[in-house]
Amino acid sequence: MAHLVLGSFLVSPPNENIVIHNPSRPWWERYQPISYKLCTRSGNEDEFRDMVKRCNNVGVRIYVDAVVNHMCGNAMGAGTSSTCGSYFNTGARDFPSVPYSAWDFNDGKCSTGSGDIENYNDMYQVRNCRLVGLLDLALEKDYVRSKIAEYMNHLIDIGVAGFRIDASKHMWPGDMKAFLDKLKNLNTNWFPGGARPFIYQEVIDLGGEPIKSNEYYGNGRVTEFKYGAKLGTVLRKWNGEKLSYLKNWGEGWGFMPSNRALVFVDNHDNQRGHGAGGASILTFWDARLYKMGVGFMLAHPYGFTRVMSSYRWPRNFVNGKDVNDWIGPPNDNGKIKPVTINPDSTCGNDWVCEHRWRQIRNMVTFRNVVDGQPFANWWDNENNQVAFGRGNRGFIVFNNDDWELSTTLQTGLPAGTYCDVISGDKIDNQCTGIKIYVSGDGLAHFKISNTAEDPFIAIHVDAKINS
Ligand code: AAO
Repeated sequence: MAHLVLGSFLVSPPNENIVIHNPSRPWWERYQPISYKLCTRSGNEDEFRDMVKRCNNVGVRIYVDAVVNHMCGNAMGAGTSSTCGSYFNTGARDFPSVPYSAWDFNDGKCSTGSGDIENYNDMYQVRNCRLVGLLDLALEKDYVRSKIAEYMNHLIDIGVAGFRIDASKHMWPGDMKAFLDKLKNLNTNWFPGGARPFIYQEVIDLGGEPIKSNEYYGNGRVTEFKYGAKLGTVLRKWNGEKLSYLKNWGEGWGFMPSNRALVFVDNHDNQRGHGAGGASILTFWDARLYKMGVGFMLAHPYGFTRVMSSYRWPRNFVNGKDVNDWIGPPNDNGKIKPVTINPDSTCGNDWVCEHRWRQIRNMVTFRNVVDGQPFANWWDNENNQVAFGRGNRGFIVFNNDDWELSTTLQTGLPAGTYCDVISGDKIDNQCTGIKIYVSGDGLAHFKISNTAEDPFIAIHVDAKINS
């Protein structure tokens, strides 16, 4: 596993969704299911199978974004404007391609006037009413649970390794357990016998609402939304925050236990103002700080990490809000453009491919190399210069102050010459970027200009030069 650059990736919802023309094909139409057929703008079932097979054969796992809390918006009407042409009728609550009918929705259980969630401080509304008008499935029904499990088991048969479960906050944890208990073990073509799907639940708990992340621990991991919101605040130096305060990052900051947490700097919602996290969230648009944030996350032992990979869209801020927050992936008349790879290994066609940026790609390797090693050798200047290591396998130094960092630090690493994997790579036993010399006592001198392209340095034992 340590040789893999990426261990796995999460794909957009692969099941049939509504087609929206106004606005034109927004990214978020994929969160409005019409059926559980594998048929979207990303491809059909044969193409999905082919992708999963080819990835599994080279050790790359695929997780699926499972949208099972709801179907499409309640006011979408009737017709066949869906990615596979399946008929639906929202007025009649009719989705014959599943099939779901009026019995299978929560309308009778919701007590708000609109039928939608109006108050997040009422946990019954949050679970029984419609999230932004989306038709809310009645998950206490065994029939509904079985349909969801059938969809997910179909994906498991194809070879997926697990699921992000969308809008988990809007489902009762016990109802989720009921369909999760129906899931099969992973496909033994690629996974050991008895292996269970990896599950992580999208629950936005920033504190201050009655629904808490810990209600979901029994079902799998849970998204820790405080992580990206706080890390962005610290790197932006808002509210008097400093990097030195990250010394007790993790549970010490009021986050959930590390072995429950799924962490990320940004996601597909909050990189464009949807969901939660607010203005502090760092994204590829703030590339310099973003690379530091992702670098910090990947070096730090807290949580199960997820890296975002995006596309560019024409942002247009009107009164502080991006009115283009709906724009879908790069496309030609609706057909998604391929992810082309440039000679320098970045992506073309407006795909950002953060996961291919040298600094991020190399920090994924760093994380694999230091896996299981303890947090060690913390140093800070009581301001925005900090450093820490992971046992005797890796060490990272950040300068987010407005002045140069120049200091000798205990790295915990064996003596030798190391390539900084942020400014370059180790290629043919040579460094294309900065070199760091660790002496026999583990000490090394670091110098980072505050105006450096990337004001951080990371070294690890696989980036050591053999002499
Ligand atoms: C679209 C249209 C809607 C239309 C609807 C139906 O935009 O106008 O009514 O269709 O026709 C995505 C898009 C939606 C889109 C939807 C369906 O984001 O715009 O609606 O597809 O096409 C809540 C949920 C969370 C959800 C998030 C967006 O809890 O589950 O909203 N995320 C997932 C997906 C997301 C997807 C869906 C769910 C639906 O990742 O892509 O929606 O499948 C509070 C609550 C949060 C709540 C937010 C946002 O957060 O705590 O639970 O998230 O509000 O409403 C501070 C607070 C923080 C608060 C935040 C925002 O930060 O501390 O707690 O402010 O107020």
